[in-house]
Amino acid sequence: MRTEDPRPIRLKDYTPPAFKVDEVRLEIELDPADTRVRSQLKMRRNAGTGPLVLDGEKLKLHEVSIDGVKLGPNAYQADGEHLTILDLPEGPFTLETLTSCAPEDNTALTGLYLSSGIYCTQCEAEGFRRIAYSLDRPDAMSVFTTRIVADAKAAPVLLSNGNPVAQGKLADGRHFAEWHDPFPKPTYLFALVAGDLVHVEDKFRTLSGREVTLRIFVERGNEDRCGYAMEALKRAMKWDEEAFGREYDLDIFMIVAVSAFNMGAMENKGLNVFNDKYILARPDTATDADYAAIEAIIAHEYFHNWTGNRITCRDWFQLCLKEGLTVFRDQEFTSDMRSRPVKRISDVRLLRAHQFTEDGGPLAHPVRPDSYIEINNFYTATVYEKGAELCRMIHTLAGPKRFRKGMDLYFERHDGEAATVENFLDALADGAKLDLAQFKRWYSQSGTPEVLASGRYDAARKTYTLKLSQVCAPTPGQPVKEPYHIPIALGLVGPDGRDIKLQLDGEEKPGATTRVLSLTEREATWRFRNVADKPVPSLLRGFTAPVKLSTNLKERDLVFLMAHDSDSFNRWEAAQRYATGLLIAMVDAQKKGGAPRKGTAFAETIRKLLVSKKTDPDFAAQMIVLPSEQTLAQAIGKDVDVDAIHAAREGLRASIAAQLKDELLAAYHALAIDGPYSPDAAHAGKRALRNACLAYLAVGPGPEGVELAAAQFAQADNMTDEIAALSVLAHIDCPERVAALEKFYARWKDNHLVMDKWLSIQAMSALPGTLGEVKRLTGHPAFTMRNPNKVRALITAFATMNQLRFHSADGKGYEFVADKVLELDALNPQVAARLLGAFKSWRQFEPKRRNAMARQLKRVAAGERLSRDVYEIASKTLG
Ligand code: B3K
Ligand code: ZN
Repeated sequence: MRTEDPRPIRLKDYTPPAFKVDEVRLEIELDPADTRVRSQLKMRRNAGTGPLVLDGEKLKLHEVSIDGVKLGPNAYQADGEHLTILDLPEGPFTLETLTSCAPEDNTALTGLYLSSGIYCTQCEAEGFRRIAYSLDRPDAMSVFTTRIVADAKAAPVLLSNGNPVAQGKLADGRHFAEWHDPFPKPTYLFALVAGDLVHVEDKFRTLSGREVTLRIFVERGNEDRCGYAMEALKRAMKWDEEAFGREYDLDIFMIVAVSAFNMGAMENKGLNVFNDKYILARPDTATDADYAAIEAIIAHEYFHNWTGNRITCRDWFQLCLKEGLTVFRDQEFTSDMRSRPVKRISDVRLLRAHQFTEDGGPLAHPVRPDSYIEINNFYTATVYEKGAELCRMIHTLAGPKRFRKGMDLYFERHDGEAATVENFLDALADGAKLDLAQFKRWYSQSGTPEVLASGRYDAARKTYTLKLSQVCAPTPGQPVKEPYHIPIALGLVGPDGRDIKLQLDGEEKPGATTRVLSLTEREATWRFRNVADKPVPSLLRGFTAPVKLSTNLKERDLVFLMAHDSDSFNRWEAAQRYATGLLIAMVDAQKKGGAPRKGTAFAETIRKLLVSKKTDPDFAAQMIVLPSEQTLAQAIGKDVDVDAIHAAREGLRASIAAQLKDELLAAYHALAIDGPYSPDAAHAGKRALRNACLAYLAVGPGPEGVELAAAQFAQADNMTDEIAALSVLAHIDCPERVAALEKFYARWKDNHLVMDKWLSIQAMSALPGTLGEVKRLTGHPAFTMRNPNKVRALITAFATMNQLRFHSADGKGYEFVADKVLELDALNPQVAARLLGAFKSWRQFEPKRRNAMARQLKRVAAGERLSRDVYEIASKTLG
């Protein structure tokens, strides 16, 4: 138990900073145990009359002076969190502090730390205060000059934000470099990297003809794995010019890859720091999914240069202003680079798996939260993914051209500022000529709205009447919701499988085949005229709003849409709905002892996709994979029995595999790619479909599936196929499994990123001994609690991707993960709190598991010296 409950920070308490810091000058002398930081802040009063309170944590304070005059010990107060100075000059002044910190002891990986001998920083959200006393808040923007001093052998490369302005040798084998960043920025965008790094270099010529140097820094030996990241960066730079008119603004853009990092990457001005998992790629070590993630994250961080850095956030409540918008931008980029429907499908999968679960549970919060205890807990699926959906809805309502006008106005009005969600919505409303007054509720109301649709065809009048209504269930602190403004794209599909041209009551002639309706009331009705035959409605095409849709569509309508919908997203959606309905019926039947269903209609859809020459393989791969066990649990919603779900899903997979054995085999062979590996979407799509076939074949009758997987594992010339085969084998108790896991280890034990895959595959295995294996692996040399990637690869993978074994009825999975949360909290609270998120949907499980989860949550909440991070998640999850 914590000795005192931390107090929440609230949006309504926001006040502007009392002081402005125009310039920051840092002199940082690096040393693992005692890094000295001399910080000069050129400041002046901004508002109010109170004392100067600077943020600082885990700092040793040596000296404080104002305008060059050292302050005596009574002139300031320093506690563990702040430095307070009472007497200050009237006009502008320079405050200088000398402090030290110890990067080698920094296991939390926030502030300045060492990652495999490389100094690096992570300042968002509040890490800068562990480097120097500062106004560590996003609305305090300053021009930074940074001088780094270090041992020239240990750290030949010294980097910070902006442009390099000086460098040279010093006595005792030391050297220095000085960087100047002309763009005012908040402390959270500060970065420093130093170490024995090598780089690859390229150039990019901007729209206006400026040449920018691009550099990617990596540990020695990894130079051959940066090419894809560099190409992706250039594509992103070009795309942002074309799609949003945004150009890069410094002479140099740098990326550094480090192996110990709390998240994916960080958009520090001119010096992005990346988890090396999202930079390093070579066909034999990285999968297609890795390549796609690299492209997306490189783009995301680069796009932040405008949405996040040039226009930053006034306070952390506005986080979605940069994150939701930047996710929307990176999603659009990927859609333009790859398959748009497949991107939409995978984004919606992610949204439902993470955000809908969050929104339906004890941690639900608005896209713009009202309060937080630890801001690092609010880098959530709601802020990011739902935040992106809100931008997408504005885009849908405005259409691309008007949306662009709105964005142009936003950049024009707020460049160089720390802005708010209101600023964004006003600019979009003015620029795109939209009324967003009601739409704004999406930012303040939590929970996933449910839309109920019912349609009626009148054969005599040739009309189709569609009634839509909306409700949103209560969420923590929000018992009642006002209606949302929900854009719903729809089409009506005629009996011949073609879209009908839509003509609403009051319209003179029929128009487009897909229309966007705005549902703004609790209930509304639309009537379409001149509908010759009874149509099947295709609703929420492209998933135009983050809602749960219920319809009165019958199984046969879903089968029809699965085959005919011109909207690819909705074809996939119909297939998923159909399969979900089938699987839930199977779960129920199991309980009642009824006969399992064979899923003939679904198998028939798969058959057609497999033999069709027309369907994009990547899309077909999405279509043929059954909804995940987590998705089914969510659809069932209460008293979830994970064993029954697993049995039903495996039963259906086996049945489909038996019905389609020949087609699956034929497709498997036909989809083989001749020639060298390429990570492009076309090749990746073929591999995705081929490996989806392999996964079916492995659960089908006869030994061929396992033999094929073992052969593919032995012969693969790329990591995608190698890992796909290994994952298939990992679920099957057979000698091939043991041999493959051993061989994989022997082949890749020196590659830490590939070892993460080896850990994950074992953690996700459906075999009954998995928890024992995971426990054993925590003692393996390939694992350490000090590296977040390892924790995520083994423990988070077990807790979030292995529903069957994490939720085993004896509660041992919960106990193990709770132990690890407590152990980790002492080292790295951010990663510990994230891991605890695995318990967030505890209320949806059957009583035995629910109680076992609650017991572990209480045990964590009662932990001694709990961090704010874990305390907040534990206490809110328990509710
Ligand atoms: N802005 C960072 C995330 C920082 C997380 C701090 N706990 C990466 C990103 O979203 O681009
Ligand atoms: Zn971001």
